[in-house]
Formats: sequence, C-alpha cells, structure tokens
Amino acid sequence: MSIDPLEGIDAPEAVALLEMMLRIRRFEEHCVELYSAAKIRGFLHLYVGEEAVAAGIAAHLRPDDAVVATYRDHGHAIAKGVGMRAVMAEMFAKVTGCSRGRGGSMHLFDAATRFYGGNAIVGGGLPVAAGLALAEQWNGTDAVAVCCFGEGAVAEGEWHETMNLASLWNLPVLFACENNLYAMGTALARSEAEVDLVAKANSYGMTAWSVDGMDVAAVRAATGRALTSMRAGGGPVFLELRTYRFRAHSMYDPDRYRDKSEIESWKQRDPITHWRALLEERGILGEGAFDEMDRAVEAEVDDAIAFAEESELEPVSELTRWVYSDGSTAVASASAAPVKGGAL
Ligand SMILES: Cc1ncc(C[n+]2csc(CCOP(=O)(O)OP(=O)(O)O)c2C)c(N)n1
Repeated sequence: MSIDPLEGIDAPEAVALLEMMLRIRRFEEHCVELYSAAKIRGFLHLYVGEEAVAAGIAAHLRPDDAVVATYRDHGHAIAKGVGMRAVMAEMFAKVTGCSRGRGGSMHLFDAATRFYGGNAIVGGGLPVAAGLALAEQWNGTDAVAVCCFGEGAVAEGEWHETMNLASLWNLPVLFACENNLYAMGTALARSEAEVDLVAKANSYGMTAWSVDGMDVAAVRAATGRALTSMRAGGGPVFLELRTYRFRAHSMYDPDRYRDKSEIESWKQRDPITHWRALLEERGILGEGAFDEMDRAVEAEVDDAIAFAEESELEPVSELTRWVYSDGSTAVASASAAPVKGGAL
C-alpha cells in the first residue's frame, strides 16, 4: 500500500514547503553570481539539490528548538528563520550580518532564532548539539536540538563520542545525517569499513532509520515521528537522509570524482521540481502560481542583496572587539587604545 505524500499536510503547508525550498535555491543561485563577482569571498559550499532536508526538518521545529549545522549552512539558517538580509550581509562580511560579518558563509549564527552555527570543522557541531540538548533536559523543557551534518562526519571521533553520550544520557537530540554520497571527493565506502549508517547508529543503542532526502514529505514525516518521540523523553534519534548535492563540494572543487551521468540522474529527482509537479497535479498550485511565488522569492533575494551592498564593513578599530565575551578586556590586552567594550 503506497502512502499519499500529502497525508497530514494541508494546502498552505504544502505551499510553504515549496516556498522554503525555493527560497534556499534562489538565495544560493544568486550567491554563485556574487561569488564570481568577488562580492562574496572565502569558501562557499552550496546546498543546491539538498533543500528538501532543511525544509522538511524545519516544518516540525518550534522557535525554542535549537539547530546546529555545518559549513553547508545557508539552507538551515534560512529554514530556521534567520532573515535573508542578515544571512546575505554575513556572506558579504558586513557588520549587519548575523555574525557581524565575522563568520561568513561557513559561520552563520543567530542566537535569537536558536541557530547555533555554521561550523567549519567536520563533526564540530555534534557535541554542541548534544550540549544544547543536555541543557533542555536539565531545564525540564520539551525543546530539542537538531544537528545536521554530512556522512563524512561519521569517521570523526566526535561523532562516536557524541552518539554514545547522547544515547547514554537519553538526550533530546536529532542526528540528521545528510548522506550526499561524497565527503569532498571521497565516497563513503572508501573511508568506512561499515557503510550502513543506520547499523552504526543502532550500535549505540539509538533509534535510527533511512529516509529519502529528496522527498520533502518523507523528511517532514520522519522528523515529525522522531521529534514526537524525543519531546516525550524517548531519547535521541538518528536519521540518514539520502540526498545529493547537484554542485561541487565548494566553489574550489573541480568535481572530477563523479560521473556527469550520475549528477544528471540525481537532477531528475530535483526536490523542487517534484514537489511543484505534485502540487500542480493536485490543484493546490493553480496556473501561474509557481511563477508568482518565484517572482516574490526573487524580490526577497534582491532585497537581501541590496541590504548587504548598502551595509558597512566593520571598522578596523573594532577588530578585536567581540572576539572574547568581554570586548573591552580583549581590546585592552591587544592595544593601549581605549575602545568601548561590550558583552556578546
Ligand atoms: C575535522 C576536519 N577534517 C577535515 C576537514 C576538511 N573537510 C572539509 S569538508 C570535508 C568533507 C565533509 O563531507 P561530509 O561530512 O559528507 O559533508 P558534505 O560536505 O558532503 O556536506 C572535509 C574532509 C575539516 N573541515 N574538518
């Protein structure tokens, strides 16, 4: 018996899921242009193709839930509710960016929406998420922490340590492993003796299952099931989200380790194209509705770019401020010049 992909999803939510994926896609497409124009510098890792994961997970998140991501973090930040202006300004290294222009693409951060990074270290977000979940457990809330990371992270000691403690302490943390088949240019089977990620998670006594990460409804449903259990004290859950990045690992990657035909076959499963087609077929999206949505999304991205362009770079005199929790102390030790301090 096949399950209707729209089961439990009403029309406004179905449209919202599409819009979220499209916002992430268009945001990043513009980032590519801005990178070529040297408006965005440094590293840039794109999430194109993987949008169903961030959008599907976010559908079940509350404002008081915490999210931790990797350097491929634009989609997660936007899906958690960080404003597109603040994300784009961060890409431009402007002071109005969500990390005051100090983090850039890989280190988006926004305490207000409980988006705790962006992390350049593979596996680095895992213990952070466990710590956030531990805090919720201590405080007796039913909020959860979600950690999104790539399958490359399962080779890290931090992954094993975090999985063990999260399971041992029954922490409300969702391990959302985005298995896009390659860690930079390395396929999982070239670095791991055991490639069954669910079996690996099970070995820590953790509930785990695999999900089609190209299907936003499947991701949403799996997350809903996991979060319902976690909020009721059921402990951590591991999800393997099978997905694919349509673009190279980063803007520096010549992408020579995979066949063009493989990329093309995954593009046939584009999560946005499929979800749009379903909504049109069911009459949820009428004629011209997608184009109208697209125009509105483009306008939002254009507005974010204009905001970033117009924003200021942080003055050099502020360079050592915000580095430590007490800016005045950091500045005082770095230079004799008195500079106004501030707490993070
Ligand atoms: C601890 C550590 N080791 C190595 C690197 C270099 N590095 C950056 S991204 C990456 C691949 C990670 O792949 P994966 O976890 O599958 O995530 P994806 O990029 O596919 O989203 C590596 C090895 C790093 N940033 N941190």
